[in-house]
Order: sequence, then C-alpha cells, then structure tokens
Amino acid sequence: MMRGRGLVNRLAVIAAAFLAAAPACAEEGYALWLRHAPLEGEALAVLRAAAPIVPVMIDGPDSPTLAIAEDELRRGLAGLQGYERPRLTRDSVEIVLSCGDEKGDGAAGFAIAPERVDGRPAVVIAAEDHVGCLYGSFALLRALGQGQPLGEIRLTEAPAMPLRMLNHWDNPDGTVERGYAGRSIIDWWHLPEKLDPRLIDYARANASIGINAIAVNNVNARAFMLEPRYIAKLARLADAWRPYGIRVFLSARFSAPKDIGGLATADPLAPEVAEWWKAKADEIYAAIPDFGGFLVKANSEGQPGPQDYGRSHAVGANMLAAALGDRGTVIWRAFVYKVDDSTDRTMQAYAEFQSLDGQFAENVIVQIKNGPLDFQPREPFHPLFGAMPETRLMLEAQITREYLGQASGIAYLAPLWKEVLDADTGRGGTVAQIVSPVGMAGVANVGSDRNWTGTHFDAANWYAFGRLAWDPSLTAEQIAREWTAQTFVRAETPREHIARMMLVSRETVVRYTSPLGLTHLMGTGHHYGPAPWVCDLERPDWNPCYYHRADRKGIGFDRTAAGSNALVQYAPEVAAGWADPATIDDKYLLWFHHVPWDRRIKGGDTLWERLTAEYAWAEIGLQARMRGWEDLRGQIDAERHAAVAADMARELKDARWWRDASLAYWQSVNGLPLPAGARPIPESLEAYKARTFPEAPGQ
Ligand code: GCW
Repeated sequence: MMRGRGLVNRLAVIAAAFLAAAPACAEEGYALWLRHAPLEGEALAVLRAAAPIVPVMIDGPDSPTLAIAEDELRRGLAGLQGYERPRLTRDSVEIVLSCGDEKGDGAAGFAIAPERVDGRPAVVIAAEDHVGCLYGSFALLRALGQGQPLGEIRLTEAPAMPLRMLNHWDNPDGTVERGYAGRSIIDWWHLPEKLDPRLIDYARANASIGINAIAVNNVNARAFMLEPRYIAKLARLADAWRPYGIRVFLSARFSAPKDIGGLATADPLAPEVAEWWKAKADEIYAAIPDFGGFLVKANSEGQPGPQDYGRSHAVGANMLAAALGDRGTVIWRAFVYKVDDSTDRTMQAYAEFQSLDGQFAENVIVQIKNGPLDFQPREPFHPLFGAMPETRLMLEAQITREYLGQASGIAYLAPLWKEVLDADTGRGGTVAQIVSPVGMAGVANVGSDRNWTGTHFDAANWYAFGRLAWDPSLTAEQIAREWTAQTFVRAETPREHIARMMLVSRETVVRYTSPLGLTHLMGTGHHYGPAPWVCDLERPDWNPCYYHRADRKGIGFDRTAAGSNALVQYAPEVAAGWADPATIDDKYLLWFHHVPWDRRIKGGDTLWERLTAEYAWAEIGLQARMRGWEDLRGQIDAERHAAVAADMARELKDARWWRDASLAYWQSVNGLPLPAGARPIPESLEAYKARTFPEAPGQ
C-alpha cells in the first residue's frame, strides 16, 4: 500500500528541504559529486515542471535506509531545481520508492522507469531491498545531474561485484599511511561517544557510488584495535554506516593472541590460538552482528604471519576463517616479498601463493594488487589473476597516489584500472571477469582536508573506483564525463575539455616518472620525486637501481628466459606477446627487457632519443593543459579554478625536476649527450641527489 504524506506534512517537509538546501557560500569541494548544482535551460524547466521539490512516496514499510533515500532525493532535487519555491500541481511527477525487504544488501540492484501510479505520473524506483532503492535514488540523481530529462530516465542496474570496498590505511593516532589529504577522518579518541557528522557525509558519498564495505584501519595493524574498547568504537561506526549499506571490516594483526591475548604463541595450529580468535570473533559479532571480517597483511614488510611458525598462508587464513565461520570473510593479502629471497621481487607473490590454490577456505578471499610490484604508475597485470581458479580472488587498487604524485598535480586513475581490468589473462578471461564474482578493494585517499582528497581532481579517483567496482565495463571516459558534470560543469564544451584533460593525465605521469616500462624510481621512503641513483639500501629490491639496471650499454630489467624469467608466470600467449623487445608494446619495454641505449625501437628512434622525448612530451603536455585550464576561467567557480591552477603549476615544476634529475643520472651512466635542441639541465646531478624532503607527508 502506498504511504503518502498529508498536505500539511508535505508542506512542512518542503519548507525543511528548502532551508536545508540553502546554497553553499564557497565551492570548497566538500560536496563532492553530490553538489547538485542547479540545472540550466531546458533541463531545468523540464525538471521544475515535472518534479517540484518534494513528492517522494514510499510504497511499503519505512526504514532508516529509505529515510536516507528520501532525504537524498529531496536534497538532490532541491539543488538541481535551483532552490526554487516549490510548486505542487495536479500533474506533478512523483518519485515512488517501491523497495521490498528492509534486509538485503542491494545485490539485485534497481530499476527506474516512468509509470503512472494511482492515475498520476510517477517515476518509480523499484528494488528487491531498501539498499537497492538507495542505490537507485542516487542513480536517478546522477542521471538528472547530467541533464537527462526526468521522464526519460530508464535504468536497470545491478552491481557487477559483490564486494566494493575501501581499505583505509588509517592509524589509530590519526595519521594515515600514504595519506595526503590531512589526518584520518576517523577520530578514534572520541569514539564511541562522539561521531563526527563528517562520517555520515562519508557514508553518503560512498553509498552514492555503491561502496559497501570499509576496512577502517591500516593493514600494518595495531593489535590493540581488537581490544574491547575498540570494538565499542567500531560498533558505533558500523551502526552509523549500516543504513547506507556499508559493512565494516577490521585489519587484524596476526600476532594479536600474543600481543594482547597473553598467549605464548600466535601459531595458527596451536589450539589455544584458534580458540582465542574464535572468542574474539564472538565478541565482535555480539557488538556488530553484520561485521564483515578481517583484512590481513601477513609475512609482508615485517608484519607477523603464519610463516613465523612454519605454516603457510592458507593455514593462517583458514584458522581465522574458522573463527569467523559463516558470519564473515577473511581477506588475505598477496602483497608479499622477502628480505632473504633473491628471486625477482615481481615473482615472489606468485611463487608463494599459486601453489596454495584450492587450499583456502570458502570464506577466504585472496586480495591481489593490480600489478606484481607495488602500485606503480604502470605495471602489467598481476600474474596471479587467472592462475588460482580454485580461490576467490579480489583486486586491490590504490586510490591514494603514493607513487603518482600524491596530492599534487592530476592523475585520473580510471585508465590505469581499466588497463588492468580489461587485460586478458589468457587463463579464463580478463582480470575483470576473474574478480567480478568477488570484488575490488581500493586504498582510500580521503582525509580531513575540506575537499576530502587533497586536490579536487583526486575525488574523481574515489568516484571512479566505486563506479568501476559497480560496473567494470564503464569506460574511463564515461566516468570522467559524469564526474565532471556533477562536480564542475555540465555544459558540453568545458565538460569535454576537462574529461579529455583527465584522460591523458595518468599517461603524462607515466611519461615523466616511469617512461617505457621503467618503474620504482621514486625517492626512498616518501616515494615522491626522482631518485634513480639510489643503489645502496640494505634490501636490494628497495633500490631504484634494482629496477632500472642501467649500465653503460643499456637499461631495463630482463625478465625473459635469459633473465629472471618472470614471463613464465603468465599464460603462454600473454608471455609471447611480451617476449620480444622488437614487438612488445613500448609501454612494457623496459619492464621486461634490458635494451641497449642505441637500439632503434618502434618509431625509428634510438632508445635514448625516445626516452628523452618522453620527458619532453610530458612537459609540453602539461604546459598545454595549463593553457587549456586558463581558458576555462569563468566557467568554473573561482575558488576551485585557482586551486586546480596551483596544482597544475606544481606538477609542471615536478615534471621538470623528474626529467632533469633522471636525465642527469642516465647521462652519468651512459655518457651520451642530450639530443640536439633539448632543454639544458639546469643543475648538477649532485645537486639533485642532495635534495631532501623531511616534510613530505604520508610516510
Ligand atoms: O606500497 C607499499 C607502501 C606501504 C604499504 C604497502 C602495503 C601499508 O609503501 O606503505 O603498507 O605497500 O601495501 O602493504
């Protein structure tokens, strides 16, 4: 039965919506893509005529989730209609939410269609459960926000992946590992009594793009976050986010039974250890009945794990999985490499995990970074994708730009993630097809900065991550367009301009940091600027020299059969495509091959000429982008225009630094002159080497 509101009630709600929707005074980016800026021209006229501010009807029982959906629609419609005084007419289109069960996670998605309800025109958002209706409400606003007329919106969508997750690398003291947008948004000190309202806005933004799981703390985890006082804090977060369809996960430290449990061991085969985890899980579920489970970084970069007791990853993960039972999931990371292992680092995860295929419990997911190294500006896809058919595999992406300029400049990451998702593994499908039955996790890039992500354009990465986890077949271009329309500007010309600028931005970063398949050349620790000369760190695989292998004759890492033979970890047809330096796609050339400086490569230039050109193209591209942005002055609000212009200026400066320092170093190795006409390098190699950055964030 339709539950409508009485007229008086409706007017009261209209008034409240009207006040709540008072326009923000400055464009600081806080509203993200939920800005709902007034439509213009015909789109505005159509919406105003069709759907005066309020009419949202709920067909069926109410719930906190539906109250949110209703509120979002009201806010959104008010914003899109330019806060006009509402007008109810007999012909007003009503938005009807027809939402089935209160319980449910929205997995069945939603359908939106114009219909007649009780003889009146309506747009019906139908779903099997309330979260589905919430997703549908946001989808309706997204379509309207791009200027689609209300009566023409027909959508039927369901998420492609069950788990659409953010991994926070936030520490309980408020710092964020690899965080570049201020401090953690989670104030553990004042929880559980005080919940920052920002955490509700956070849930809104996440729900609007379909994110349904959040691991709240750093994978380099502190054991005390499993203590009762933290469980109470976590429960407060879970309660706040539940109506938004978001489940909480906790990063768990494998040695917790020893660290906080008073046991002498954390051996996964010791009965008292298994009992300790079981009791811990029971305690968590008593407080958080829908707790998602544990995310674990084990035996990686100094973290404890089952191998400390001679047990495999599978044994460790399964012990935790048994503690959770059918209540939750263990997400076990495959990001591992060892101090005492001289195998090519990019081969170590495969070497440790592939043979464990089929040994992991049903409620274990193995989470694999997009590439075999570590979130570099470009990597080939991880060879474990497709190589563990009996294991649930999930993709881990990094939204925070640890190796791509952090919160400086612009790098729109959807093209990077698409490159991986669309890669054909040669073993049962593309990466997207392999992970779709499970999910995707992204290392979050949000912090306490007013605009959430440090730069305005970094919000596009958060947005794009959610959209791709919802539907990996979306193109980077589509996502850039829809984000731009909702965030900056809807008009075709400037919108296309911005979308195009976004689309090339990551490639530009690749050009000046990691051209032609070079990788991991960033400064030690902070991972910001260039340091290809670093060769003497204790662990060989922390040195840029380990990766570029530049010598007088050539540069690049030979991963063919003559070298580390990393190629053998890929399906034969994939490996064949990369095996020959003459035919491999240039973007992976130096990842897989050591190539003489004077070798002529595709296009006819020598490697050295081409390398120097890559840096120059990046510089030219950035200059053109700055001019293009200048042309948008007046079409974007002044605050954000100025902030982005400053980001761009910083990136140009950094790209020159990357080019100058890198070329100075390569020349010191190969003794070659710069090609004729190249811009001279302003400082000496020694001067670049001497730069230090104690103030660099996120370490
Ligand atoms: O990229 C590296 C980072 C570490 C991080 C690690 C990981 C959380 O430099 O800061 O630690 O990856 O993914 O575990």
